[in-house]
Amino acid sequence: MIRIPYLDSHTGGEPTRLIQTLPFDLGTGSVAEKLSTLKKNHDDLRRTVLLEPRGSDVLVGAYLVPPADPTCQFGVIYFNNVGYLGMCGHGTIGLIASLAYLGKIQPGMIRVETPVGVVEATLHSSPLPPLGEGLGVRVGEYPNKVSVKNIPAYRHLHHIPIEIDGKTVHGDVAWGGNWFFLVHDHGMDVNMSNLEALTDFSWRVREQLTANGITGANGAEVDHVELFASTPEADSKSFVLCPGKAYDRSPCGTGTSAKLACLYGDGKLKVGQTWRQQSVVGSIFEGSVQLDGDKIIPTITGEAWVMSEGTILVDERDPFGKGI
Ligand code: PYC
Repeated sequence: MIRIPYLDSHTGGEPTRLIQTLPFDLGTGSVAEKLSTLKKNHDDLRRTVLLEPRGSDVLVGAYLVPPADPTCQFGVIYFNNVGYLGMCGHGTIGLIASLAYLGKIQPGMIRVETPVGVVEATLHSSPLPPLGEGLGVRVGEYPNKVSVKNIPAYRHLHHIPIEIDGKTVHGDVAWGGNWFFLVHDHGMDVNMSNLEALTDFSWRVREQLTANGITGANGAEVDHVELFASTPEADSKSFVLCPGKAYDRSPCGTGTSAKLACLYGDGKLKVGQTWRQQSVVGSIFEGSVQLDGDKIIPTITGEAWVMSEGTILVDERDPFGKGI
């Protein structure tokens, strides 16, 4: 029987399953090199951790790995039901809150090496609410608000037309740690009551991107689709479809980063101004940009909550023990 301990959190409703110790060695290379080794030799662990019957399409995983960059305290590799992510905003907020829960970090700045670059996470100290009269020691509370200074984000293509059901919609291709197609003129109702139609529409957008050869830089696949709408509760509301056809319950950290790059490019967001992005489930990330030379550096702030911990058990005789 193989045993793999995990800790689950959610960030704005989107889960992150943290695996702190891998049952094999990935060598001493960079986190990007460790990811190559994982893809080549150990993809069955991704399937074991996330797929049904143990997991579900909604789960995002995070492997904590040693960083190669000596300025970083941690390395991390994010994965989902169909593969691996470059960066993950909600996942980094979840990772940092989980490490705080485990007592491994204190409020302050933590540098984390990802396969696509180093991000700086700030764990905010949260003033704890006063204890009720006669109550004892507060147990298990941890700071859970995190800001993530992401890698540089940029818009690659602007106002690209694609046709869905004989209707032309337009989108931007932008990078925020993953590749996104950001659509405004979709005409869809961005609401929980419309999830099936939103999923179907976004999937067909993605198929059209492939059919029309619309890619990110160097031919990279654009594997996330974002549909934006207005809301009285934030600056914008979005539905984000992830590569494995699950929708992001959070406002998507890398997706919000891509959005901020487009807003800045359109002159609709100034350096230091706060943008509030709401997810389809109602959770909110705050975002802002700063400049490093001509590069746009987004920072995303949100809260994560630990919600369960346990041990994955893999019985070698189980025909579905490594996922369906
Ligand atoms: O928060 O960056 C994110 C993300 C990517 C995929 C799911 N969440």
